[in-house]
Amino acid sequence: MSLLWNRRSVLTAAGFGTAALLGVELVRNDQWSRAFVDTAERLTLRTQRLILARKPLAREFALNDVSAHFPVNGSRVAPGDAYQRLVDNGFQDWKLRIHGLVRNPLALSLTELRQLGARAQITMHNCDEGWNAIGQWIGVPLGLLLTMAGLAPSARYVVFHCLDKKADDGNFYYESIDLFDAYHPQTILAYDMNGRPLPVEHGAPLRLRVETQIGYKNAKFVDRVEVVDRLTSFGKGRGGWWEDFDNAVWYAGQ
Ligand SMILES: Nc1nc2c(c(=O)[nH]1)N[C@H]1C(S)=C(S)[C@@H](COP(=O)(O)O)O[C@H]1N2
Ligand SMILES: [Mo]
Repeated sequence: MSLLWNRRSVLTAAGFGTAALLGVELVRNDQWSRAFVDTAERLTLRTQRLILARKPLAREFALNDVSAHFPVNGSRVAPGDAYQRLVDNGFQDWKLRIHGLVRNPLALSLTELRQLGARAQITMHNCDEGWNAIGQWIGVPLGLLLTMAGLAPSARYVVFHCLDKKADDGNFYYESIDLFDAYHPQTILAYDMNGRPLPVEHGAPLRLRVETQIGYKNAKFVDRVEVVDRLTSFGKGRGGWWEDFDNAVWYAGQ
């Protein structure tokens, strides 16, 4: 909205400026300047719509569409005593960290995360292994957290470091998205699923829901969020565990 107004006032000023140069006496209701401003406004609106057209929302469903059975895929738990201890005391000792190319690194408990602005959405998860399921998610918009942390100018990607070490190669699961997906309104770090705290097998304490991407981008067991300028320093440098392990594509947009 402020962008629209700023542009409109700039364009209005430009309109008046040009008219003044021509030596035309102008009042606010002058027909010529009105037409100029109206054209500028239509152009601005069209530009806005064009931008928005490239950023559609993923389809959202109704409560009675929620799948009775939502499959569990990949890690069913983060192996090890340390994770079990977190589960045992309801993640009270755990904090989500946001660090890297940010001005104010953050460490927030689940209680603190729940006090921030929340988004609820009922969406379809699509796994490339050939199944899908609809679930309801509630969480904090990632964009809100990134704004709180304040991005450095060199920030380009967001990396999600997870608590589960994969038996296949001994590496921790991780994933990454660019800032476009990170600021998408449906990109949230979810702490509730289907009206209950996120179950362990679906990634407690926190999982990424990035509805513009398919299954494996939706990192479970998220422990910290790192803002970076390149992805080459993690794993094999392909931007995610599946990307490294099995040459999955990094941009898995749908
Ligand atoms: N940390 C972590 N996140 C993960 C995985 C995983 O093994 N570990 N598997 C991915 C894959 S392939 C899919 S399809 C979804 C499955 O999420 P669900 O178990 O909630 O269905 O999680 C994704 N996120
Ligand atoms: Mo998947």
